Amino acid sequence: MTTLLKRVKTLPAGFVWGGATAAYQVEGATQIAGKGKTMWDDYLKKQGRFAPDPASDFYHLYPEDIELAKLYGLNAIRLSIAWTRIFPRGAGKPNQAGVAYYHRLFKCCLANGLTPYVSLHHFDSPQALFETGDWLNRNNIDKFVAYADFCFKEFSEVKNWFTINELISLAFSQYIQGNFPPNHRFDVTGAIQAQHNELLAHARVVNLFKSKGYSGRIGLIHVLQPIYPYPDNAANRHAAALEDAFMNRFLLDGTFKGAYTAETMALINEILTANHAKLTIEPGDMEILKQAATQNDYFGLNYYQPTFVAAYQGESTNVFNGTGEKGTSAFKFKGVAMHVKNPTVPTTDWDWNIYPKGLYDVLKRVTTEYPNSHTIYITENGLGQKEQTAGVGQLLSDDKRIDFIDQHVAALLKARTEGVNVQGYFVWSLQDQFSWANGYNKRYGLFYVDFATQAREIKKSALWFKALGATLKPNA
Ligand code: BGP
Repeated sequence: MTTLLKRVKTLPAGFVWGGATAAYQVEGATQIAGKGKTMWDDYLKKQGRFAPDPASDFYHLYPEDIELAKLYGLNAIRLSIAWTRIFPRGAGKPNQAGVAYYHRLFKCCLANGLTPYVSLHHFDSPQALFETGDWLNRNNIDKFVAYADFCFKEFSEVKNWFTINELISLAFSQYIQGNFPPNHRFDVTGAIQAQHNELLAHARVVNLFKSKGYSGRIGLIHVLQPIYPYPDNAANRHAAALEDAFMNRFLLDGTFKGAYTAETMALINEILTANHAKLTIEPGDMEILKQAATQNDYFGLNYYQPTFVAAYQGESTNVFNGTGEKGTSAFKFKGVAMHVKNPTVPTTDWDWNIYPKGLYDVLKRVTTEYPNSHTIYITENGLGQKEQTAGVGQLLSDDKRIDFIDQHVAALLKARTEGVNVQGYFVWSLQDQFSWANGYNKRYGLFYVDFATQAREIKKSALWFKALGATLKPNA
């Protein structure tokens, strides 16, 4: 078994070694047990490319998936609660069938030695609230706070909470890239306002969690994507700073400083001016952010890839690679930057750069610039690729994935030896699942899912995960 291990040979004592999922991507069962619609249901139906059911049918098969996770050496799992299983229309009376489901699920995790790390929102806003403006409508923040409060009270068996997953991905995909509903393209006002409002929602929930004295830990999850100028020159460095402000820095400032610094706002304002856009901050907002900034117990950091950019002043255009045909993506953002290919960096079929040093760089950056983030977990990292069944009882060889994860875990351990307080790693993803804008052929799992039969198959990366998990000392 240990011959599987290449760079990383052991994990530090007490390390959290987990697999990640998200409700809408694994559960399926979107129409049963009183569940309400999310913003995806009608949209996906209308679009007709792929359906959210049965996904990996985790709603029914979770005992099997959790058993596999345990067998293959995991000690933690990332899950999210589907808001619309609890409150079908986002607010009102709780749906007891949904509540009971999550109690069963958490119980099963705990019984199998998997600590649940639970997000309240993972891209799946209730349709009823989406129709009123989603995060752009501040009344929906009140509804999120009420839903969070309900969950904290009800699910006291959960001790590790995240408010919102990847605030930027949601805002960017909804309002810039246009590949998440409501599919706006380069609506810069929408994107920056959604970021601010999501932060506000997060901060209000953290403040409530602490003021009510709920037990456990709370934080949020940002995906960080280092932006490197390419080639490195003054104009491209400025473009990188602009895109970094929009993708990373605005949210990091708001989360851990409780303020958007003057330098950050100068960059953001340059982008807003170039795009005739505006950000509205209401009286009292910054006090809420400030209060929350020192109360996060930990920080969930998702990392997939960096972006290489050059300066760009032309009109905005975007071609999204949602099919895995290498070299089909293009992105140019007026007054910000254009994405360029760095020929020294390999890419996936979805044009994602494979660059483990980027993880090291963001870990160092966060620790240096945002000391309030203090304890970090890598809450997602992984490789999406097309894969085919190896046949019943055969091992699916995903050596590229092993190499990818191995290199990234090595990068995080290097940062750790240099003082970065990173305490865990969750691979995206536990099993193959539904990918929002790519459907079912972009697979990330340690376990292969045959979406027609729902059979699970073991991938070699699961064996690698197990071998490394076995180096963990049992919890004292
Ligand atoms: C993150 C999301 C996940 C997951 C992952 C892979 O942004 O939190 O939900 O989907 O990215 O992305 P994709 O499925 O687009 O390849």
